[in-house]
Amino acid sequence: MSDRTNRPNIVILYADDLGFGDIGCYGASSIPTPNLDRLAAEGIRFQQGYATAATCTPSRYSLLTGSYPWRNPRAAILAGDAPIIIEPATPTLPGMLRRAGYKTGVVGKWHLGLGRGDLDWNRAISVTPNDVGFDSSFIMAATNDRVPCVYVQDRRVVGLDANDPIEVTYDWNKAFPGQPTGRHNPELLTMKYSHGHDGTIVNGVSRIGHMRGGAAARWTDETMAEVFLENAVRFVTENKAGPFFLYYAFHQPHVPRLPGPRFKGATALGARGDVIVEMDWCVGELLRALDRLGIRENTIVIFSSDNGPVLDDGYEDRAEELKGTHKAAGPLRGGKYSLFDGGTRVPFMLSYPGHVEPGESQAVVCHVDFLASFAAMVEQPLGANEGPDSLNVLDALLGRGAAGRDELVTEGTRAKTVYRKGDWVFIPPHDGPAMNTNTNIELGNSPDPQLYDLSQDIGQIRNVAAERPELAADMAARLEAIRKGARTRPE
Ligand code: NG6
Ligand code: CA
Repeated sequence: MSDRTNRPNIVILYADDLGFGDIGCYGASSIPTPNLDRLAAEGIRFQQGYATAATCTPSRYSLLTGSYPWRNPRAAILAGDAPIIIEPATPTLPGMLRRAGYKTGVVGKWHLGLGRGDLDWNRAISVTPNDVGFDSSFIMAATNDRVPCVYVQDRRVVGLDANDPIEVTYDWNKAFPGQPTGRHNPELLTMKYSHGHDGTIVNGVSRIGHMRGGAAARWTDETMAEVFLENAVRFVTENKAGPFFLYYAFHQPHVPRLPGPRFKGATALGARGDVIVEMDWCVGELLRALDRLGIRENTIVIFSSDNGPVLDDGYEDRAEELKGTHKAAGPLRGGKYSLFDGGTRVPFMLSYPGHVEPGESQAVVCHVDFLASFAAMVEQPLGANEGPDSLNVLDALLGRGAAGRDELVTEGTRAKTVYRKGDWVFIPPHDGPAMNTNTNIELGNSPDPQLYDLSQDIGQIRNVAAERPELAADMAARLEAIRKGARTRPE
């Protein structure tokens, strides 16, 4: 292999609903995460690293396309049978890296849709991650609380018996007669739901949506961590000659939280703490595989989360009751679904042993920037339509003293946006409740404009919009201009 210094392997480890305060290296004292803490000690820990959105689909859409999610009206939490929202012609992070000679793979949670409205789980799936830049994929289609509860490898459901075909619907009127549901057969549940989640029962847990068939292919939640880990380790092993890009998207700590038996009781926080420990173990195993293969020093490993934390996201797993003094969002206000920083500011670390000085960084960086930053690293020019909001912040990502972004747009839910400039955050008036009573999360909706100075007020307690009307108006205007414009990446 020729000189590889500009083309290290890249691994993105991506948690699901992990908050800014959920792991040891970000201040958690009641959830042991030694592997992530080691990753932090060997690399850069960003204090101001962001997802573009406070929910999964939009956030992942940005990570892979370098585009703000609200540019695509379909980039909202998807059903498990939704069509893909990344058009095969769209330039993507894995597609760009493939052009540069990388082998690319995704393992874990997908949640960006499959097929083109022609989805038949019993045949080769027409459009999958393999059509948007990945050479291989081993995924769950959507979330662990949505049907179908099966793995998909490349184009096929894994372990499907042709005599027991899978049918899926998200319409209660078309629910399959005779298939037990949480709503009608609560006596069959091993974990009760608290809101939503009253569809088909799989593995004792009722899900969102309905499925029939595919008995042999159904996953067991308790072994999901191992199944994904095995596939991630296989990918790096098979591609150890490099360069490779692995997007390893964990299902933890998203609901339903069902750790493997070894991790049950690992914390005093109940299932939510335990699955975070389990995820940390997966991180450790993957790092050990890289060490074993002798490629750790030639691999950039990034760890982050798709959105902020939620304790009760629809199942009675006692996360709220057992949380003790644990603060999942750390000092931040709000959480998953929220317009406040707790929705989008997440753990964000990068390690590249021997190349990157360990430390802490205050640079503002965002997942949307991976495309332009890594394109710069591997010297791939970006076309005019590529990654419209992706900025080259490579120096900041590698800790080379550089500032990151000066401005950033984030979204709560449903394309409701927030504008950050320097240390200031402006939240325009948004319709909707201030609080979601099911999840017990402050959403940040208010009829009044909100302006916060994060340098003084990380918890977004003091709204100074009325004291600084000019600044608020300028920020409102800039946000509006960005929402109307086609791109924010400079030519
Ligand atoms: C919500 C679900 C929630 C979770 C979320 C998606 C209900 C009541 N709530 O609609 O449990 O699945 O969607 O989470 O059904 S995400 O991390 O993939 O965005
Ligand atoms: Ca999520």
